[in-house]
Amino acid sequence: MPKPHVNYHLYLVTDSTPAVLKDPSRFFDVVEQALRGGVSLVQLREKTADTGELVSIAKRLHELTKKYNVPLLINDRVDVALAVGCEGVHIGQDDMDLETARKLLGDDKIIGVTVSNVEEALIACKNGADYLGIGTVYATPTKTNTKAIIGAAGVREILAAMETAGYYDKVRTVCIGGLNKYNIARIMYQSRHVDGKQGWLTLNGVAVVSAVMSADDPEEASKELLTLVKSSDKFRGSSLMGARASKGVLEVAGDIIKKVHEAKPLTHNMTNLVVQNFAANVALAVGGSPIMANYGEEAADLSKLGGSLVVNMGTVTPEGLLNYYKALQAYNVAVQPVVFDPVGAGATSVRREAVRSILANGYLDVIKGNEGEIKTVWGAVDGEQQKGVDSVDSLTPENKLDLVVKLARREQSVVVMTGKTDYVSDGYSVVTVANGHEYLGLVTGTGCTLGTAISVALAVHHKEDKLWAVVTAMLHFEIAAEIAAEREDVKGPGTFISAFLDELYNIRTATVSGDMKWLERAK
Ligand code: TPS
Repeated sequence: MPKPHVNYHLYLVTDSTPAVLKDPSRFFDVVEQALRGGVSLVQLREKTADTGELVSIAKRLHELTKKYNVPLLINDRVDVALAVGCEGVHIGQDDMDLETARKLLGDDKIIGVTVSNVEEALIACKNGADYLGIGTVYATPTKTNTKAIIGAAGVREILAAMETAGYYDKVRTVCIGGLNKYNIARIMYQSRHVDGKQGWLTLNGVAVVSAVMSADDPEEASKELLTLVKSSDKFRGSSLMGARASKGVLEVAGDIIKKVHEAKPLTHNMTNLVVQNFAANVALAVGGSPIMANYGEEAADLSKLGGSLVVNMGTVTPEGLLNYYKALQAYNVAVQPVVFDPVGAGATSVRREAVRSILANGYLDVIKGNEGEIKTVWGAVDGEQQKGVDSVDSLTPENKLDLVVKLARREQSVVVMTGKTDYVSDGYSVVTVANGHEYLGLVTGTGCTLGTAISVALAVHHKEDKLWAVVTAMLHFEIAAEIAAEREDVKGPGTFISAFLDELYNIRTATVSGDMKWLERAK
């Protein structure tokens, strides 16, 4: 008999303890709902049941999974899998060894192994595992005896080692541990390894316990998680390197501005009270359609309109954070871009914590901040790669460059560090932009509105090239400021504001009619 075909997209690992499943009598009902919602693989994981009881649960569960054409694996217990005749087992590092399990089960059964580091992964691959359960990714109350919280960086390392050793094509991978609707898109995207010979190395799916077993509506929850796993495939379309090699930003900036002019993309701003009006005006001047909406429930509808989201935590509140999470998730599901502006990130412990939770709750296409803010974002992730940020007040140009590249790689985002010279990186290329004028620093909210301008360009060009969309918006913005400041009618910050809006608009209309002289100022 050949091995059953396994789809690893959404892997349900069961748990009927009351801490996870509030009403244990609903066990089979919950699994059936999950199957209806699209779970593609099930593992029975019962740590406390006696053998007889376990066999009878497994038999009943197998009847159920067969109905949905989904394989059933048993955690740890090869004897139970044999008794039931289900499709295989999942074994941990402290369970029966893989070779023995394989001998007992035969080659046509599926065997998966929990691994948390490169060494365990390579041994499992060598000994013939069909798939690896890589984790624990994030801390989770469902498994407290966990050896290591490995984060996206740990997953990436394992994928890279598998490729080098020639196992990447042969052994499937899922990750597990603390995964939920807020972080699945992020982990699928960030755990990609990018230096491999094959380009992107990606996970085949995710495994979850509580995100489905504890859900009020397991069917709906499963559907949502599956959409997130699948939509993360689409992130691959936005190749960071692809088209750029052949064309410089100066060659594509005009096209991007024209595309904005034609599409008038939505920019959904969740921003602070101080800049709402100004940001909306900047969005209009560059050719976008602004909506200033801080209520997260609206994001699901707005995210379907082909625009982008700006999360600006200038006036962060507990309620505001929950709104950010909802909006982030909606835009991640829709695979529409998100710009994060961690305003004042390092100023208070509340803001540092907000940065950490926003990073953990979704994928951010662009992270834009000044030096201090970017340093805080770098230091905000627990468990992985905290070191490396110099504690000195001001970084040297080399250190700035190094930091934007490292952060861009870690987050798989475009990182913008603003300053007299701005540093922008997607983790591969670094671009500096040194336009602008000091008046920008004398007017409230110009930093925040740059985020809005970036979001507009990103909305029309994120699938082709995020970095060039970002740099185009920065050049448009900063050169408009330069031209405005030089005007004779501009006497100071007040007159500058209106001239700046005019010049943002003038650059757009000139570009649309084919006049690109303004771009000669780019430096
Ligand atoms: C495929 N494991 C690692 S973390 C965790 C478990 C059960 C708890 C996740 O709970 N990989 C596979 N199966 C396994 N049993 C393990 C790893 C071990 P939650 O999703 O609630 O955070």
